[in-house]
Amino acid sequence: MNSTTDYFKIDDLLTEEHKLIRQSVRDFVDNEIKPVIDDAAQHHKDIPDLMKKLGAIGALGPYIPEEYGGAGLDQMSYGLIMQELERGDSAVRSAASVQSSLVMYPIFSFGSEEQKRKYLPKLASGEFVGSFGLTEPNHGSNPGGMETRLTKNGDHYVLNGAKMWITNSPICDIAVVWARDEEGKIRGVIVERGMQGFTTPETLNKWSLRASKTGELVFENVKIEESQILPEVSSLRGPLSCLNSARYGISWGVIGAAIDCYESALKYSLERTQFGKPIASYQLQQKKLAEFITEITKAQLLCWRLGTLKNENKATPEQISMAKRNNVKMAIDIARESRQIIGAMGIVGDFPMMRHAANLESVITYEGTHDVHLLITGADVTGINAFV
Ligand code: TGC
Ligand code: FAD
Repeated sequence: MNSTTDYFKIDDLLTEEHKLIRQSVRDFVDNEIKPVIDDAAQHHKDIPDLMKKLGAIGALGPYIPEEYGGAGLDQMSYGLIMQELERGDSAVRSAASVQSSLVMYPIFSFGSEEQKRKYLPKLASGEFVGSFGLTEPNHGSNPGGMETRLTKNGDHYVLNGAKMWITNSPICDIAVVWARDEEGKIRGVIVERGMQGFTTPETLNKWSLRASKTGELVFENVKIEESQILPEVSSLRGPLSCLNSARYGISWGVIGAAIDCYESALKYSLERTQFGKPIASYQLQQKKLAEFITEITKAQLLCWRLGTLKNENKATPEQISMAKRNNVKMAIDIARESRQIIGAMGIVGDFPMMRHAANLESVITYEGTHDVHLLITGADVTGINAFV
């Protein structure tokens, strides 16, 4: 019997440091997340001190240089950290990927030295929680249509508009917000909680990512100083570059969710007897399990290669789109099918499949929907952009 989830010995392609990092995050998830995640998701509760705990294990901004509070790790390490966190729950990976790729990354890449020194160490430790505002009520897949406006008013600017479906908005200390200025350029603005006219109403009654807070960012004549604007970017390339990094992390993360479902289903199918034999002995169940490990293995190889390209700074946005789309679909299919393997037990919180499946409904929508990523690949292979 070969029940490993490293079926093609991809571990041989990792360094000892990668494996140590992965193990330490796996231990964190086993000790700190798995015991509380079902309760948090069932009751729509926070995981206590999650951000500070993620900061303590180096999961916030792992690839940000140490001088700014990050861990200075490579992209493969970032991917492995995301994989282990999502083995626990997509909400935990979401918390780490928003903070790392959507808040720390733009401040590091497009911020002034003063902005980097002011915010990055506190974001890395989890003392500050960040959120990222791109999506609006009228503009989801097409962020270029954004209506949020940054207008000049004497020696400062004024921000007006609203962002919707924003991870961690209700608990954020700062938000990196994308708005159009009077010249039509897209600017990144760091908004701090407490600024007059800035509110963050929570979005309630979610069936997905219930251990994560989601909400709006609302700006009513919020006064913005020049020092709050990211100086180094002024087009959609800014937010979309952040998405490249987050989508890369998601490609790895969802492998963790799929592995959690596969391992739970395999164990149950060997223990559960019907018609006098373990259900694992029936061909229909073996087909499911064999396909799960095949798809997980293909996704791991895709991510390993993408991680290598990322480390060499050669990964294209289109390659990242392909990996995000393929791997999220792989994971959601495994979550749904593995739920069936365990029968009625699959609908209660003792097993993780239904929680992962519900979470993955968000993951297949956010960071570019399944169809948007298909069209990005379509445009790349045909040279014809279906969005215009
Ligand atoms: P387009 O005209 O193609 O490009 C505009 C400018 O952006 C540049 N660009 C990119 N740059 C870096 N990375 C990419 N992936 C890029 N894609 C395009 C492009 O070169 C151009 O630059 P410049 O300097 O010439 O101006 O843009 P478009 O308006 O046609 O839109 C293209 C499209 C549809 C692919 C894009 O807008 C898209 O990806 N839409 C999906 C929206 C999305 O993913 N939103 C995510 C919101 S954040 C989120 O969901 C967080 S969930 C987090 C969690 O909880 O984990
Ligand atoms: P729409 O863009 O309205 O799309 C609806 C449907 O139309 C989709 O199936 C889509 O694929 C399809 N469609 C759209 N355009 C085309 C086209 N040209 N051709 C074919 N089909 C098309 N956003 C943030 O900015 N920050 C966050 O932190 C954040 N966190 C999120 C957390 C959660 C839990 C969720 C669910 C979403 C979050 N989002 C966040 C928003 C997310 O990025 C958007 O939901 C996503 O980009 C899709 O936008 P939309 O929901 O408006 O759908």
